Amino acid sequence: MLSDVTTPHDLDDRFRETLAALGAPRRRRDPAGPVTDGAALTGAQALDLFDAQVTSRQLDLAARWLRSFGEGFYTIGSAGHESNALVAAVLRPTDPALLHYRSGAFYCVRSAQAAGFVPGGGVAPAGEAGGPVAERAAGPVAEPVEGPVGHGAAGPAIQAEGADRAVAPAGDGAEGPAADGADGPDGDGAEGVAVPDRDAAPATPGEDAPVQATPDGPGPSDAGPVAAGASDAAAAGASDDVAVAVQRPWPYAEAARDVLRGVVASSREPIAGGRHKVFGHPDLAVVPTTSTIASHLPRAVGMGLAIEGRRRLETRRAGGGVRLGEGDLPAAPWPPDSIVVCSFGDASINHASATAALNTAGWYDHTGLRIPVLFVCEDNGLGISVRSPQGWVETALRSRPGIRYFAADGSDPAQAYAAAGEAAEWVRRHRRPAVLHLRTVRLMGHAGADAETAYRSPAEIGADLERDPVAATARLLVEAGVASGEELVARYDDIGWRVRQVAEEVIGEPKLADAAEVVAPLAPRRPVRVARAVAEAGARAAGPGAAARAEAFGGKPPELAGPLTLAQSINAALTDGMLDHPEMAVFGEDVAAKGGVYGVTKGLRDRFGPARVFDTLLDETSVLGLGLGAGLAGMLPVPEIQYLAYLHNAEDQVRGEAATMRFFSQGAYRNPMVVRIAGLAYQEGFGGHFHNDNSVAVLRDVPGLVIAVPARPDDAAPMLRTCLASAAVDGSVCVFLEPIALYHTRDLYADGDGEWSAPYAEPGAWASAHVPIGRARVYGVGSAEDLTIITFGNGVRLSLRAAAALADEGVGTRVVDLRWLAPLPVADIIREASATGRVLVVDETRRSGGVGEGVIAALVDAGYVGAARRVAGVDSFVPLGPAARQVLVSEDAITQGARTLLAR
Ligand SMILES: Cc1ncc(C[n+]2csc(CCOP(=O)(O)OP(=O)(O)O)c2C)c(N)n1
Repeated sequence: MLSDVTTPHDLDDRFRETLAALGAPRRRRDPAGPVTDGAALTGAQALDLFDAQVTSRQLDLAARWLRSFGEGFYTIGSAGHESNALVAAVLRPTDPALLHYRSGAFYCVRSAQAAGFVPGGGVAPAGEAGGPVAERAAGPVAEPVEGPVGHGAAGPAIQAEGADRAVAPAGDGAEGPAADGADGPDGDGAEGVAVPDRDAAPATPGEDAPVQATPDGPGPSDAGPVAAGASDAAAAGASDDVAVAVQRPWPYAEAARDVLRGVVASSREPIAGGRHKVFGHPDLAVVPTTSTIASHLPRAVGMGLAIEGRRRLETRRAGGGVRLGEGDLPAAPWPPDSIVVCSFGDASINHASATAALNTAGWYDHTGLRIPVLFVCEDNGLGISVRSPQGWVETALRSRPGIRYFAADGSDPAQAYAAAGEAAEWVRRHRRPAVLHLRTVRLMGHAGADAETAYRSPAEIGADLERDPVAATARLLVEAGVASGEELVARYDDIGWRVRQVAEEVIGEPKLADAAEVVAPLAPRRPVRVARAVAEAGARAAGPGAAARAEAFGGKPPELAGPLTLAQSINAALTDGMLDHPEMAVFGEDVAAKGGVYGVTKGLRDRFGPARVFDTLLDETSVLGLGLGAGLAGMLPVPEIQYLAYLHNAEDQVRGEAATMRFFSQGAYRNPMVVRIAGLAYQEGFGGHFHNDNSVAVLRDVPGLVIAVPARPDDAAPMLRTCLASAAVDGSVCVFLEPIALYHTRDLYADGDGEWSAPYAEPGAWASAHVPIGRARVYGVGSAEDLTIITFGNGVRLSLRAAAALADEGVGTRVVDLRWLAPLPVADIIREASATGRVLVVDETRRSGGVGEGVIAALVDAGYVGAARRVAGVDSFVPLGPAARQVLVSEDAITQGARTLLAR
């Protein structure tokens, strides 16, 4: 019944019927030959890829089965998209891949390939081309699977318990939350099913495994593969102890286990360790992607640019063309002739991140720079319930400048294999971007909770079933004389049984047990190693690197240049960073030729060349994406966002992509990055809100993110060195927020006093001048006994001036410069607050959501019992001209706040 086609049970029944109806081939042919005349795909390859597709299908069914009794937590499946197995088959297992969430079949093939299994060719010996790329063992050769057949016996270890514990949360998709599946809860629409007895020993084949039950008692349900597989055997009149499986290797066993561990949130899952259900594995060059559709595409472009950039760099260096600061690079994670593959759905091509990525790849191609990225758009015609307009996807993808278009039909495996092969080969040979428009269908709805009959007609759903890619491969195999329908059903059942066995095994695996375990991989910090790295950089700069350093600074190192401004200090520290980190690159809008809109990056391109210091196109999402990809490729990217206000339209690349990578990969992948952002207010005579944006709320709650705000030149350089070292050592994602208004400030109290400029530390002093992450700086004014002002950025200068005025009134103040907004220097805050018992928080960001809230909360949490007040920016955007003063913190407001506090 078409009204039921969204259920696993119905899909399973239909598939089985379709295969059975294929009958026997007219004549048997050699599987080593092409599947059709002239096809690149052989029968043996098609058979192995069929197994991968079936494994993926069975994983979908198993995921819904697990969900039906509350042991599975993710039901977005790959059903209908299994033609992506063909894409994996034309790639190398070392080609980095960022995958769509419907990539079960791709992942199976990639996993087997990495273990040395060549579809159609068996297992390649280790070390040979096509041999294993990792320790990952080839899938175990399966034991013969024997056991009782029929619903009652072959079912999974699901105990039909009493009604008191038998009902899992029911949801028919109509009453439950309208989950999009990616983010929300997803029931499978089952009417209520039995929960397993977790204490019961798992049934082993041959034992009397309890059967899945509906609340009405044991019997068939939407349950999935094993029950269904068994039903077929039963229908065939099989009796007890009849072997239901073919004895043969199953190269997709490891992949199946990985996926199912993800589904049950097992802490043994190989990439996210139970933190999310993602496709990823460091040994398979599969980089995890998030649920935010298309957000991985800017990163993919960055990876492509970095791979090609490294390749060119190494070619040039091999020819003797070494530039200043170009030492040995860390080992590249991927071979130099790799291509990057990234896949996504058809609705996702409309997303700003996707258009950004496709545009950026095309833009670079237009400039002559090579970006070897294969974009794969898996087009099932739907984004949850919204249809892609007829012809839109092809029109949109064909019309991308600089992106070569290839088309493949997933329901025609021979054609799809050939087209995918052509596309991958084209990208590899030309090192240029291409898109493969892979037509797919979507079976079983968007996710488990999605009742697609609410928005799709039975005819439409039925048409998709006709184009089932796995059935299409089966048809091809029978037509090619490689297998009969019956044999393929047997393979399907055999794999279903094995998948279900694995599912049962992973149910009992441990979950993440406490908060410490959850956050362990998020952003580990090793401050001693970071300090050592800074000291070593200093030693190198003073010793073996001295000549290069002298050359870079034109014979006049910055420590001999007299007092520097904030901008000059950052420029010098960037130069020193580029000298010490050959893998470092500085890029952004206007950073190279112009040297930045405030001159902070002036001269860097002349010193280090356009390969390492370059202007990007005007798109912050892409600027950050380039950084994310470069970091993953072993570089140390230092992208610049021209103004804080413009971070906001690209913020997800920091929050959703950069900051989550370690978390969702348990540190297997990291994106070391120091994002320089010019920001905060008080620019005299320039701006309005967008050039004086004073909100950092969007950054402060990003877990693991480091936020540095240097106020003074003599802090800026050491803090930048710390960020670079922390990114290199710990893979930290750092935001280095530079107060624009202080860039060129020289004076503090009076014109010409030069108190806001400072000398640059010579390399021998870098170790002693080191500023660890999360350590504040304290200035004592007068007795420093009466009042503690806690502040940062422009607030430091304002507060020091206010403190001087207060000192004239006999008030002794200590001014604490936080320097780090994340992690906050909590120990310093508490110590300095307790020293006076009167705290004034001077916060140039806004009263609501501003930094001051965090400082006050830290004091409360620590049990601080003294007095506290806050002076903060007004909850407003910053207006143009003198009106800005109406909403920003002033010196007057600080002294007033202090007096009020002291009067208590
Ligand atoms: C940026 C973003 N917006 C919304 C969602 C919610 N969502 C999850 S999947 C999806 C539809 C994606 O459709 P498509 O790209 O065609 O992929 P398909 O699921 O059809 O394979 C939506 C809207 C999301 N995950 N990310």
